[in-house]
Formats: sequence, C-alpha cells, structure tokens
Amino acid sequence: MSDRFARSRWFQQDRFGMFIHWGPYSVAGRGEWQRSHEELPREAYQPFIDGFQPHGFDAERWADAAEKAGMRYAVLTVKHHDGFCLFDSRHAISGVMSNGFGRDLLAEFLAAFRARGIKVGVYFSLIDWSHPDYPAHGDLNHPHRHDEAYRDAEHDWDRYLEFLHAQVREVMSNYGSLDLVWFDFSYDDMSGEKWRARELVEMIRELQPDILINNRLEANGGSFGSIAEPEPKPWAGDFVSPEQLIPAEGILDQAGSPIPWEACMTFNNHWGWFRGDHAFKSSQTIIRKLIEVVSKGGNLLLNIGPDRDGRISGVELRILEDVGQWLRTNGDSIYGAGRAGIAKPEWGYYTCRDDMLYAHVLEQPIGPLALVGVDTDTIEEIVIDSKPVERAESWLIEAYPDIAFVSWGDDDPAFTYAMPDERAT
Ligand code: FHN
Repeated sequence: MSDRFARSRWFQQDRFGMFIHWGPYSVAGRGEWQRSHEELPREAYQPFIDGFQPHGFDAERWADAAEKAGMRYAVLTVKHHDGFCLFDSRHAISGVMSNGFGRDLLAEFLAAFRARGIKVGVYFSLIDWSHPDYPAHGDLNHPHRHDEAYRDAEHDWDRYLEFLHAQVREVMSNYGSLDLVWFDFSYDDMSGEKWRARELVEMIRELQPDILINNRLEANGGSFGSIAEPEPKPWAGDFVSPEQLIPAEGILDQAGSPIPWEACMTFNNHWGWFRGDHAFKSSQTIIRKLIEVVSKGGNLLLNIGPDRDGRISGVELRILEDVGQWLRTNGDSIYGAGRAGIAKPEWGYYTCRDDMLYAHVLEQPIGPLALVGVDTDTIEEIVIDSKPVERAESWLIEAYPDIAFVSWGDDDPAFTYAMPDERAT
C-alpha cells in the first residue's frame, strides 16, 4: 500500500471498531433521523433535547463491552445532524453543557476508552438541522423542508461554515490526541470546497497531525470521492467508508493498489436506539462479516445505539462477548491480516498476515478442502479455522493431516439470549 496511507497502519492492524450513535434522539427511541422523519420544528424537538439527561451513564461499561468484543477503536457521534453537542462547545446551539445535564460526555468517553488502550474517534455531522443558516433546499430531509418561512429565508452559508469550522477546531484542540475523525456526509453539490474542506483539513492536520480522516468531506456511504484517483483532492481522506455494504472485491485505486476502507454497519436495522428493533445480527453473522471485510483488506465498524441512559441491551452485550471469544482464539487471522491475493474459495475466505495464510471455512466444501491457487511453498503455515468442528474435522484432517486448524468451537453458540428489552443494569 502506497505511503500515502502510511498513517493508516494502526487502522489496518486494528480491523474492528465500535460505532456509537447517541443523543437526544435516543430519548424517544425512534432513531437519529426522528426530527426529520417527524418533521419536528425546533420547539417540538426541544423536549427531547431537555430529556437527554443520562445521569446514570458510565462510559466504562461501553469501553468494557468494546474490549470484551475485541474492538480496537471506537467512534462516538459528538454531533449528529440534529446539532446537539456531546462535547463542551462555546458555539453550541444545543448540547450537554446547555440542556441542564452539565457533563462533557466526549471527555468521559475518551477517558474510559483510552484507559483500555482502545483508539478513539469522533463522528462529526457536516449537516446541522438546528442552525438557522443551514439551508433546507439541498437536503431533501431537512426538518424545515416544508416550512416556507424557513426555506425561503436568507441563509448565510459563510456564517454556517464559520460555525462548522469553529466547532471542529474546538474538538481538535480541547480533547488531546485523537486517532480518527469521521465526517458525515456530502451529497448533491454539498461536497468538497462547499464545506471549505481544504481549509478544514489543513486546520485538522495542523492540530492533529496523525489523525485519520474519512472520505465523507466529498463522499458518503455509497460513493468514493477522489481518493482512488491519481491526483486525489486534499480532502479525499485516508479511507473509504462504505455503509451497510461490503464491496465485492475490496477497494483499489485506479492504479490497482489497495486503499484502506471500513464498512460501517448497524447491529440491528438502526443507528440510533430504535425501540422494538430487536433484529440484532448474531455473533456468527458479525464474525462472518468481519472475516469477509478483512479478506478484502477492510475494517468493520459495528454500531451500537445505546438507550436514553446510555445502556446497551443485554442481548447486544452477549453477542459482543461471543465475537470477542472467537477473536481471542482466531484474532491472528484478523488483526493485521488482509488480502491473500488468491481467488476466493467457494467454501469461505482466505486472510493473510505476513507469511501466514488463514482459510476460513464457512461452508463445507464438496470433497476435500481444495486450497486452490495456494503456493504452499511460499506459505509457512496454513491455519484453517473450521465450523462446526465435528462436521469439518474428519475431512479436514484426512485432506491435510499435517495442518493445524483452529476450531470455531460449537456451531451457533448455545447461548440463550434474554429478550432484547432486558437492559443492562
Ligand atoms: O444520516 C447518517 C445516518 O444517520 C448515520 O449516521 C450513518 C452512519 O454512517 N450516516 C448517515 C447516512 O449515511
């Protein structure tokens, strides 16, 4: 990978992160687009801002869950589209320091995760529905899109950008060394220099020289931006951020060299807490997605949406522990691993780290395991993790008597998950 991405080395080592969507939208449990979907003018959204009082919140619990899951970095929504700041901002229109709560939740998040050696990132929304100068015209889902007085009013875009840049400067200046900034999102003509992105990136790089920036100053979850071009824009970012999807072949630049990328995914079907959405992905599904993204040279950023008090459900905690248990056995095939450069086999995925090839056997192949295209002379050892062991073991040992393999243990862990509405105490 070109040294253009030299600062991403930790990112490609760590592979697995926690995304956290939390704010006033977590009060009602109707998702982070509640204000837009319900077309709530400011005064109608104010009760949710005032109701965001997570006095029982303990960031240690989040950090503990991430550590047990084997997550190596974490990204918190310090400001989502509703404009509410989880950090102490002199410029905030609404936030934890002005709604009566009075605790700097970003500072608490950073302290708890750093104490465990987990890298820290901040999600920052480029869109701000609460700011009078953020126009309703381009953003079809702006809560005021049907409010003619708002829509037809004069919006001073430069004044909005001053506000946006000032808040980013506060986060970059006041919270120590940050590992990653996750902007969200560009769309239509709202991209690149429309955000005064060159100036923003220069400021960020001056304050946080080693920080990673995603590609959403000019892109979104379904686009690349210029990062893959021979002459990428200064705001192209350090990694691509596909959303709820895993690219077929991983992500390469136009010269065919791999580019760092990270698939972000929800645990259920929503980013912010959504009451009644109990469709949590199983640990096996998460592990399979983690294997797939790493086999294609990518990362997985798995989202949790804590409730109004910052609690994670007991079901999610148990699933995360299952994933961490698998990683404690098979982590060598994930952390610091990546593309193997050989064709994907029909029974699963290869990942490769240094001179070690890992065969992740997810489906029982027909006949012996064919390590197609594998030059075993160049590979020091082939480690196969297979599932379920009893089904795989016989033909694996028969086919490859001299290969050690790492077992997944039981098929679908026999954990009986409590009902999702059981909240962690
Ligand atoms: O609109 C946001 C959405 O609420 C969520 O934050 C996702 C996460 O990547 N990003 C945007 C949609 O692409």
